[in-house]
Amino acid sequence: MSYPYQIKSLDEYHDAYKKSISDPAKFWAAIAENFLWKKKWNNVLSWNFTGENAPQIKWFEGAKLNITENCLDRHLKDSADVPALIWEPNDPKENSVTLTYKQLHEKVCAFANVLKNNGVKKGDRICIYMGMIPELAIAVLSCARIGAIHSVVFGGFSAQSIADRINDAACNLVITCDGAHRGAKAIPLKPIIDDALLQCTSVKKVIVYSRTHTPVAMMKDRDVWWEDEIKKVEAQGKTDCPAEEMDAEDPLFILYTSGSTGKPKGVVHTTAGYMIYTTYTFVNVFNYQPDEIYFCTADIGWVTGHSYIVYGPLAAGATSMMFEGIPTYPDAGRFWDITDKFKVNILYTAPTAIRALMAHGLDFVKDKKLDSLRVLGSVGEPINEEAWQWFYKNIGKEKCPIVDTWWQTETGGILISAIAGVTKLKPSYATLPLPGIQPAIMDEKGNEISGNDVSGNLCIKFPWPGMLRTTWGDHERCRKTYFDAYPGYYFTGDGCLRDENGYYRITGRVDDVLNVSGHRIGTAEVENAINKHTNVVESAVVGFPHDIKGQGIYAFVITEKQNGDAELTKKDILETVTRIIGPIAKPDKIQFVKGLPKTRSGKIMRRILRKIAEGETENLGDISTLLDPAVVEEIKREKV
Ligand code: 7RM
Repeated sequence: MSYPYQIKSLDEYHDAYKKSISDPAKFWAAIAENFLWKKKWNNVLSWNFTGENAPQIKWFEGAKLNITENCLDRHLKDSADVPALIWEPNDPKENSVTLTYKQLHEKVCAFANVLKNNGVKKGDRICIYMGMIPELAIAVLSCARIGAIHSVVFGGFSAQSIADRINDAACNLVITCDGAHRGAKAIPLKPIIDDALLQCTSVKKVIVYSRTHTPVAMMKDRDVWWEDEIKKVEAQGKTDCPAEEMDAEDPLFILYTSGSTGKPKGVVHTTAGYMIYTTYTFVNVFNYQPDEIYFCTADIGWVTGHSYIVYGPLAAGATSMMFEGIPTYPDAGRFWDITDKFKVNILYTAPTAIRALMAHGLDFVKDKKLDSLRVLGSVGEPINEEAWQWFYKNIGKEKCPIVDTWWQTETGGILISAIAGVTKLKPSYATLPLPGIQPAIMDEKGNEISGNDVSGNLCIKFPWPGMLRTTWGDHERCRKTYFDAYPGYYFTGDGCLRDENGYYRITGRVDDVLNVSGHRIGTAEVENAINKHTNVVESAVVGFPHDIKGQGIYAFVITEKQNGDAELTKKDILETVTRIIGPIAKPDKIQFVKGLPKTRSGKIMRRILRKIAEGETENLGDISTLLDPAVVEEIKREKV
C-alpha cells in the first residue's frame, strides 16, 4: 500500500488543512479515490446540523461498497502474506497467532457463512460479547461482510447492561465465548450472556467460541459452537463469501456510550465516511509506514479498538497487534516484553495504563530494549504532564513523538492530535485539529470565541466523514444531546483551551460524565444502580481526582435504616452496581449521609459535592440558596 495522502511536513499539513476547509468535498473526494468502490458517489456531502430532523449528514451519497473488501480483499493482490493481525495471548507461555491478510480473509469468509447459515441477513443486529481474541476481530468483520450491524459490548459489563443493549437494538444473534482470560482471572462470559438472555426475546441464536474450556450450559435449539459451525461450512465447501453491496450510508455498527442521562446511547456509524476517516487518520496521525508493527492496547469493546485495531489499520493494509491480557500480568513489564518480542514500531495506549505502570517503578523497564519504537500514542483522557514525561523518557527514550489523540465514540476517529514527526509537541496538549476538523470554542452565552489564548466549551462546526449519524432508535435524542446546546454546532461535552499558538488542550468533561481509567461512565447511571438497593433512599455520584484511574467514583448515599453493619451495606451497594452496570462502575468511595445539598427546587448541587470529594473544605461557593445548608457541614465532617 502507498498513501498518497500521507502528510510529511508541517507545510503539507497547513496546505491540507487549508484545502479541507476551503473545499471539503473536493478534499475528501480525492482521499476517497484511494479506496475500493463497487460504485462511486453522486454527491460527496449533504448536511444540516439544525432543524427538526437534525442532524442530517450524508457522505458519499449513492456510493456502493463493502468495508471488508477494503480491509481484506484489496490487499490480497500485493500483500496476501503480510501479517494483518498478530495476537498475543494473556499467558506469555502460550503461542501467539499471526494471521496474514490471506488467512484473515479466509477466516472472515468462513465465519460470515456461519452467520448466514444461522439465518443472519443484511441489516440484522448482532451483539458481540467476547474477550480479546482473534475471533473477536473475525466476528466483527464477518458481520460487516454480510451487512449485519454489530454491537460489541465490552467484557466488563453485567448481564443487565448486555440485556439493555440487546433489547434496545433488538439483536437476533449473540456471538460470545465460554470465558475470557484476563491476568490471573478467568472471566465467565457465556454464563453472563445466559443471564442476560432471560430478558431478551429477540435473540434466536448464540454462537460460542471455546477459549477457556470452562463449563457452559448450551441450550438446545439456541446455542451452537463456533468450531462446529465452521466445520459445517467447510463440509459444505463454502470457503468464499461474496461481500454484500452496502450503501455508503448503511449502518456499519452501533456502539453504546454513556452520557449525562441514566441510559446509554447507541451511537450509529455508517460505512463509507467512517472507513475513509479512520484510515486517513490512522495513516497520518501515526505516520504509518508499510511493514511496520502497530500495537494498540485498547479493547475492541471500545471505539478505539473498532477504529484503530480493526477498521483503520486493516483498510490501510497495516499489521495490527491484539493483546488478550492486562498491562500488569505476569508483571508490569508485559507491554515492554511484547514490544521487544514483536519489534513494535508504534504503540498506542492510555494514560491510565501509563500511570499504573509508572507506579510499579523502572525495574520493569530497565532490561527492555524498546529500540524498535518510533511513535507513541495516548488516548482516552487528558494525559498529565508527569505521565507524559515518564512515557517520553523511559519508553520512547526521548526519540519517539507522543501523539495525544483527542476524540470520542461519537466522532468515529481522531479529531485533534499531533501528526507524528510533523507537529511540534507540547505535553498535555492534543495540539492541532486534523484536516477537515473545524473546532469552535464557545462562551457561556453560546457564542463562538475567536482568537487564541481562550477557553470554553468545545464544539465542531462542520461535518467530518467519521462522525455519528444518529443514536439507534431515537434520532431526536441525538439532536438533543449533541446539536441542541449550540445551534449549528456539534457539542462534544468537553471543555478546552486554545493557547497563544492555536494549540488545543482538552480539560475534561463539562457534563455529568466520568472518565474512570479511560472508561466513560455517567453519574446518573451509577446513581440509578445504587438506588436499586433496597436500603437506599437516594444517592449522588461525582468524580474525584485519582492517581491511577484519572477519576475515581465518589458516591454520597442516603440509606433508610442506619442500624445495620455499615461496611456490609457498602459491599452490598458495590455488588448492586456490579450487577446492574458491571465491575467497571463500582464506586471507589461511599459516604453515608443524612441529606444531600439541594436547591429549593430539589436539584442536587453537584458542584458542592464535587468540591468536597476533591478535598476542598473552604471555598464551596454560594450555599445560601440551599434548602438546608446544614447538610453541607455534616457531609464535610464525615468525608471518607
Ligand atoms: C476515544 C475515546 C471520549 C471522552 C472525550 C474526552 C476524553 C479522550 C482524550 C480525552 C483529553 C485526550 N472515546 N478523551 N481522549 N481527553 N485528551 N487525548 O476515549 O467516547 O470513550 O471517550 O474521553 O473527555 O469526550 S470515549
